[in-house]
Amino acid sequence: MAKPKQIIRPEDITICESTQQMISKARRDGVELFFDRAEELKPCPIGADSACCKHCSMGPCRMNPTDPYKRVGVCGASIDTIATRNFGRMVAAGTAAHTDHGMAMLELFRGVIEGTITDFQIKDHLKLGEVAASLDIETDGREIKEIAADVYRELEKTYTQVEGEIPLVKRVPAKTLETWRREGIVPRGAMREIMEMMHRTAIGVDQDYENLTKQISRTALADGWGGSMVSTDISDILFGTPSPVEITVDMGVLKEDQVNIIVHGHEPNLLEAMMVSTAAPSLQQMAAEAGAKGINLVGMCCSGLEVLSRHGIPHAGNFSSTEAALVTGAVDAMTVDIQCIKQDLHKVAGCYDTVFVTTNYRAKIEGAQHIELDEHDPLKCTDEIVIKAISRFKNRSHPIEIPRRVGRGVHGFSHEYIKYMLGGSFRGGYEPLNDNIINGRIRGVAGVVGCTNPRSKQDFSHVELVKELIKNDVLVVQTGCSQVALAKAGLTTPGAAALAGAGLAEVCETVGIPPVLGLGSCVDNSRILMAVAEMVKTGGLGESIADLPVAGCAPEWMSEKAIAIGQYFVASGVFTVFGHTFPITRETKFEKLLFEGLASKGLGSWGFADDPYEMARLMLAHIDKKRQALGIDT
Ligand code: XCC
Ligand code: SF4
Repeated sequence: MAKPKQIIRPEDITICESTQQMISKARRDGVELFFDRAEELKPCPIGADSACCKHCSMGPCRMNPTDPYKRVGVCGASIDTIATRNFGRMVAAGTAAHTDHGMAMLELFRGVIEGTITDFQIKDHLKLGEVAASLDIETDGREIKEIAADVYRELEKTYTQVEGEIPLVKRVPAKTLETWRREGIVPRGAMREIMEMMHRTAIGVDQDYENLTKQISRTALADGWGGSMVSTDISDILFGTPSPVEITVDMGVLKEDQVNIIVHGHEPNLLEAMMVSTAAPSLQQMAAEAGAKGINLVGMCCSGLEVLSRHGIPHAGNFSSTEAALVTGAVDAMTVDIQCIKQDLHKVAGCYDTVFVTTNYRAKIEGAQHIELDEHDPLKCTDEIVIKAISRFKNRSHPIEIPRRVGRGVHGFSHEYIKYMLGGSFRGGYEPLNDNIINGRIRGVAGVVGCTNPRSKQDFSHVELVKELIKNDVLVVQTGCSQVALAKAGLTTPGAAALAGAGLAEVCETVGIPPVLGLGSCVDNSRILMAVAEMVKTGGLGESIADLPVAGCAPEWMSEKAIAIGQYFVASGVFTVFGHTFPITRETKFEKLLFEGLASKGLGSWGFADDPYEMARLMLAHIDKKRQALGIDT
């Protein structure tokens, strides 16, 4: 492998000390990481501003981002058309990712109901009942399987329905839904919305940025209140709704004297099956005979967060640390399924003889070994991987260097749990959330979520932003790679209340929660939607989500999925800030629409900032503005 050329100091690349240590080791080992390529491969400035179009072979057409209205494309497309279409396709792709993931969960659920899949069960009957009730499905005196079959049939409409409204809009606060209906952005079905988005962004179709933006919102809402929410609900039904659990994160969770298996990706079924395999006495025995003290199952990225939230399985790190974990030399096997899997993981794994396996038919990597997970016989796949990992353990031939750091925290805060913890309802019980917002102990609620990105110092903006927010009495809820950054920094422990403002600290101490609540993986952003919907329904904080003193942020985002998430939060009424880059041309009508225009229609709005203190300032200003409008400006 080519030696990395530049010598940027690891501490300028990431604040994660384990990753720093592994960057240094990779350099000594002559192993190239994605950080090195990010340095070498500068982003195209025109592409970064979304000022180019390659939707047909009359182009590609490049605009001038510093003088955006100077030129139009060969077909006459304006900068607003071009940037809006590009944005729309990002939303379509992100929505497709989450909804296809949700579809896979739904298929698994169907197999369980029909009895063709027997290794997974309906575990959380309570959640099934709640989901059924929210869909107006009768539960009294009915068999679990009957209720489940009805839930399945209803949720399938999220995807396949061609007219009407997706079923889960039943959970949207009335006034928010009214706004969507007025704007014509209630999703019909995810497949239809994604298809229409792709159609309307093709050459010569929709060339009115405002009209396009409506379809962008409708598509994104089919993700948030559709595919992602289905994924969360079904995963909870099958694997259990999370409740607070003590967790460990960071590379120190790898064990030199054990067989280390990392599961990285997004669908929880593989990890659930892997939990069964690694606990099997026969495989434990095999590991012991190979000289191992045990089999150490560890997650990464969102797969890891699903099982961290549900079962407290240790987590080795977020997106920017996946290669670095391999550099320890301690990983005996890494399995990957879908999403956020860098193609070079295969290569880096090869440098350390780590067994690297793709497991999903829809995500193979050229040259990588593929052992498919078949839900009808999941242990066949996971047993085989464990056996391969044990064999790699036995034949370890690389020096091992495991960073010592282990972060601790309490995670697994489903919205159901938050509701329960704060008094059985968001208001009217014991010190509930809404009351504490109204009396000013809690200034507002912020979702800090999303990826890490080698274009910005790993974890830095996540951690600094969250510190600013809690210091200012804003309760933080988290999903995705962001919460791993905060867990590593120790901010997800109840003790972190010491870093919060006096009001928030008092609430955290009374209830016994951290000021930063980890809610799960990225599809679990739907839990945040449910929480804000609950806040509206509880009363006292306005009539629509747009009235709430809440804000969202993805400070180090990188994936198209993040744009889809951002757009569904904005369309739901939340002010949402993205950090470091924003994929549009500034000083355009489309920018004005996203940053100001949507809010005037009763939706939320986008914000952008380059550093975490500015992100915090924007979010606090918005929260204060909403408090003022509600007359609770204390
Ligand atoms: Fe991927 Fe979900 Fe982003 Fe992390 S936060 S880099 S999308 S793993 Ni989802
Ligand atoms: Fe150029 Fe128009 Fe074709 Fe885009 S669609 S590449 S702007 S000619």
